Amino acid sequence: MKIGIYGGTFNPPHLGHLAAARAAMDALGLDKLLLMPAATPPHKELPPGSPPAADRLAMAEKLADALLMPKAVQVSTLEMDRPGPSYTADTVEQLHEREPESELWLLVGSDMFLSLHTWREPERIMKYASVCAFHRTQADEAARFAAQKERLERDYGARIQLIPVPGLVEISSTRLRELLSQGEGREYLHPSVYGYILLHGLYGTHADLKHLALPELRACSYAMMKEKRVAHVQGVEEEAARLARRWGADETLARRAGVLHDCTKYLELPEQLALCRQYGVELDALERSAVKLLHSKTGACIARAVFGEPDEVYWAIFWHTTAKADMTTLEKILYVADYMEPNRDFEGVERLRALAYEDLDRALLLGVETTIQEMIDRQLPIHSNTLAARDWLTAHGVSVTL
Ligand code: DGI
Ligand code: FE
Ligand code: FE
Repeated sequence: MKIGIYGGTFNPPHLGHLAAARAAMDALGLDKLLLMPAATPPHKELPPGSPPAADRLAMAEKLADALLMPKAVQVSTLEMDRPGPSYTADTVEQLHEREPESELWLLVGSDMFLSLHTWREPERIMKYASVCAFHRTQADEAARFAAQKERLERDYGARIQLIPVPGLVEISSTRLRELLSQGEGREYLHPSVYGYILLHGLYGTHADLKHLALPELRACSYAMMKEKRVAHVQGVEEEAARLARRWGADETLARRAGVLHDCTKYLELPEQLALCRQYGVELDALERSAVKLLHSKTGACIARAVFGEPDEVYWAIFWHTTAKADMTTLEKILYVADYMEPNRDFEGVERLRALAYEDLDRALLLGVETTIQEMIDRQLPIHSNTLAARDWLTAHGVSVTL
């Protein structure tokens, strides 16, 4: 097994790290990549204003998740858990002892690579690990890299592979932290990492969560979910915006509802119940036991309480899972957009997509009927609001056949 080790302070992890990690996975054909946030680097203290280890760890987790290879890419706390200063030589030896059959690859950026001979016990590092160095595609760096490669091979018998990373993001962490404290720097960060920084007010960001512009709102929402759900949420936002234009609803509110609609999807039942209690949402017996029915309610509460969204957005999110009798246009739009956004794929989705732009009520009813049929097929209890939505629509002359 080929294992990559990508260490660093990840203070914060940025798009340069992401590009490098992706390039190493591909170029080396790694089976596994360990992102390894350093406890405190041996050669320097973390700069003032750096977040605690727990936050750097959480951001590294976001970066790992961003690669969308959950089995292969993991965050390792090996160095963070080790008391005192952490040395790479110890790390690679420890990993080697754990898995003697595996081939270890230490991934390093330019500065690290060019100073590798000055690290503690370079011979021990290169005894246990091969070295993969990322370089930008400019010529001057290529020459210095080649010289360093030769030197390390000669002095330590190192195995070295240089990989060019096209479009490697040129940003120092120092500069990025400075930008963040001035309310800038978004373009250097993966959205979910940026959102984590905003939500926790790291690096002096002080964002006013109740008045976020759309890019910041998206970042915060994505930070609350797994990367694999982000495409769906983006799809819902765009579809809701299109439907709002078609049906004369407020496009901005439709977008914001789309962005936030599944923001609590990853909370477990106890957390969902605690939020409902905190915000005074009354639940029936089915809701108390079916976690899938709660994220719409808790998502609405977070949208209002944390992000300052207005009632229209609150209610659109609140009803997006079951629907209900007598819905507003925005509520219908979010429900239908959630059902047929471009990433959805089920039998009949094309018909629903077409109908959504011809007759919103019939599209809504088709969605509700599809859910009812699915609940019957899966022998799950149908929520009373789902039934109420159907009954209200049919009582008002709306009809579809499945
Ligand atoms: O959050 P999404 O996956 O994007 O979609 P959603 O909010 O519509 O949630 C879908 C889930 O909700 C799906 O697993 C089924 C569940 N659900 C929707 N209506 C009902 C329901 N579950 C029960 N038991 N009864 C319902 O009426
Ligand atoms: Fe949902
Ligand atoms: Fe959804």
